[in-house]
Amino acid sequence: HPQQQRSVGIIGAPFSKGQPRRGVDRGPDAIRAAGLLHGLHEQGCAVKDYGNLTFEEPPDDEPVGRVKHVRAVGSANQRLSEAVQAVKLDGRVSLMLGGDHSLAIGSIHGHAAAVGQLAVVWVDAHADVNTPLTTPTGNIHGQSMSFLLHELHSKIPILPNFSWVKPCVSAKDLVYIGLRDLDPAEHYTLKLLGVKLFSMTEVDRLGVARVMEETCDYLCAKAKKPIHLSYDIDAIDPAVTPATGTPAVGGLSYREGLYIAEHLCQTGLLSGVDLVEVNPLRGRTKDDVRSTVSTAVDLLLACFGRLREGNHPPDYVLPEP
Ligand code: EXY
Ligand code: MN
Ligand code: MN
Ligand code: MN
Repeated sequence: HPQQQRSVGIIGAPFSKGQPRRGVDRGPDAIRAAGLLHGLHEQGCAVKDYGNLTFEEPPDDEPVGRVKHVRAVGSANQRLSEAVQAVKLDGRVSLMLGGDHSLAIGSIHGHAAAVGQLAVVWVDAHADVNTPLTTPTGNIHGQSMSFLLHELHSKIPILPNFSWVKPCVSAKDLVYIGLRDLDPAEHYTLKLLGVKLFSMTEVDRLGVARVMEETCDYLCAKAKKPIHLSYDIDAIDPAVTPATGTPAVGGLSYREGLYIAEHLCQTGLLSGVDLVEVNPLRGRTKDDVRSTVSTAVDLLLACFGRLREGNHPPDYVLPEP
């Protein structure tokens, strides 16, 4: 579907309490200011911006065990889940601009609540699959997938403001791309559940084109489920996208990152997208921030139809002299 009209619903989620660094809540506005909406319009997308969500600050949000800001993260994600459901009921591809990666909990939950079973492609340096009992840091952005996987349900303790979260993703419907910084418990979990993953080692061995072919063959083997792409900007090498909270050396190149987005777009199955962890207060220079934010915009334009070979409107006709 190379030139199909794509309908996009943008939700800004300026939320940072899934991790300790300030600034990641400025991601949505920075990405808009870099021209996301203009770019989407120009390539023929029908765009509706639902604006930024606002979040409550629950009082006495003390750690539960090791886990920090549990109540704030729980209620923010409940709100986000409802917003994503509304976008999907409007018939649009949902695009959630983070904010930190704990927001994938609400984004994926809401997407699945609206459309049913999903295939999830998680592009990240990290697996974000610590449970509240294995987390070495207490940061929920490193735990998001553990709340969503059916197979981990029995490992998740009861937490305040999390009772609405129901697991909605099967291990066989999840693919990771770009991994290079996992905790031992996360690595154990992925092997135990047999989760399909393409770490940077596989990207090096196979090349990104084969990684994407195998990703889509694997996810579409039985049925063509709607795809949820959760794109953490730290998947890209910090030489390109340094303005992020947990940079990890040895990441995807700009071109590999774009190829992933282009390929998923061409499946025609992209139904929900997250772009998270852009932090305009990180990075050493203005150019660090510019490069990070403009890469985020380029990845998103590719998700919604932009091709490096060029594009043209479906009704284009050459002018006659
Ligand atoms: N695995 C570490 C943790 O659980 O705290 C680091 C997680 C970083 C998560 C980043 C956003 O993807
Ligand atoms: Mn223009
Ligand atoms: Mn992440
Ligand atoms: Mn990450």
